[in-house]
Amino acid sequence: MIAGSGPASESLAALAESLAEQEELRGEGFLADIAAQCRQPLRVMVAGYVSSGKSTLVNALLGRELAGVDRRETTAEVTWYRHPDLAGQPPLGEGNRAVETGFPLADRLVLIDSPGLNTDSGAHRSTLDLLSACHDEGGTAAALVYLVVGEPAAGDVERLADFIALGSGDLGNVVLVGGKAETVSETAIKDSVERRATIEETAAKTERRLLIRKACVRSVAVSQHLAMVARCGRVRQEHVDLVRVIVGDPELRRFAENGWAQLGPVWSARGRPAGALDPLRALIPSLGWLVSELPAGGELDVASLSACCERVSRLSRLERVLAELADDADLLTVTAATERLRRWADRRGSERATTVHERLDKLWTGAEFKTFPWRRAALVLSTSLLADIPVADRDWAIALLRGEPHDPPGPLTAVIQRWRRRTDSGTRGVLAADVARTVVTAAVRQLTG
Ligand SMILES: Nc1nc2c(ncn2[C@@H]2O[C@H](COP(=O)(O)OP(=O)(O)OP(=O)(O)O)[C@@H](O)[C@H]2O)c(=O)[nH]1
Ligand SMILES: [Mg+2]
Repeated sequence: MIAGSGPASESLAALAESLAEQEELRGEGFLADIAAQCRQPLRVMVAGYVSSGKSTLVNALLGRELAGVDRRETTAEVTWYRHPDLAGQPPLGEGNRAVETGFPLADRLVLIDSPGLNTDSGAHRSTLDLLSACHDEGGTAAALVYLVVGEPAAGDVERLADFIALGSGDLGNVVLVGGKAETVSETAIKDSVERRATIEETAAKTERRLLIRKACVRSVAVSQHLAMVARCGRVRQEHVDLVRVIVGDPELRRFAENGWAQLGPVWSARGRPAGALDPLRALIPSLGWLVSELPAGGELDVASLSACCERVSRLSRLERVLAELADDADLLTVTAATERLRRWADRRGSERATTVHERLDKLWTGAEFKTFPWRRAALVLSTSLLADIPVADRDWAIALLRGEPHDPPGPLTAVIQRWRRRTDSGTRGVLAADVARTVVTAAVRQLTG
């Protein structure tokens, strides 16, 4: 059986069940879902605009092509991919469906694909319900993977703000994914080092823009299509043969590094039929990035071409971030589910709301909630909020807040002094100052034993 989110979530599940025993609330599907959420792995929703590549990313994470992908608008229902042991859970609301399947992170995450936020079909309402917990049947995600291609739009920031409000402020549980990364400036950037730096920079720039708008996120640039190619076994011998021809001819290779448009004429000038490239073009929409990353020399085969797609895709970096969030599943799940329960109670009149709020307030004073302020600060420290802090100071603070032994980067009193200088909210904002204060408190406690 799959493990639940943790002891605090278990307490909340028990509270939801005890509420459901009251005469007037018996059989409430909403309360059953709160309890189920608390006993499931972390619910992670993938959201973004139509065709931003959400389902492709989901397939890559699943390692199977279960989600429909198309150039045209495709996903019409919020789709929950979850471990087969979670079959038989309370029914999901309208506009939602569940697919039970094993995947590498299935024992740590429930992965939720969603209709694009800017669709005209109305299907995005189910996505919005999940993002803002504003509907009894909507469910709630406890972490969000938000896909953008290029710069985020003004609407993106608002959606993120809705979701962040669910955690009563920043929790560090939003991952901004700069998707279709291999398409970034393909023809403009020739050198692979420069290409890589530019993609990182694009994602970081997006992250900083969001931070200015008060959304504190962490960002990862990913080529989800190449990840899907690698993980779903799409590479065939015919692709390998074509790549071999290209990289074996210095001139073809040079033009291929600048993308399909430049390769085509040189290919034809060699007397080769243009259509011969079609299978490879279908497999790898942006050729340049991949070719420039192929190892020079060495035998190329299906396994090594797939491995190259996997490396270039950077999906493993996103998975590392998701696994880190899953380490904090207890905090993230119980925070999202508590806020959802509060909103639900508010919709049921002031008398019920008062009782539910009181019970929740009492629950949150329990021993199983004690480490949360520190874990929360550690999560926020993993985002861009305090990006100017030297990495050694930050890594040490994160380990300290998580209760993991880690040598301080220098004498402890000097490190504390550096953090103390950051507790002034004037320069970097209230949240950054709060986090710095939490670090100082934890460090002083360590110093004084
Ligand atoms: N070049 C490139 N194209 C991609 C990538 N990921 C997805 N695509 C293409 O983008 C189009 C849309 O992909 P989907 O995964 O269906 O996008 P979606 O966000 O799920 O779309 P909806 O479900 O309609 O909202 C398809 O043609 C994909 O092949 C990528 O990493 N690189
Ligand atoms: Mg889709």
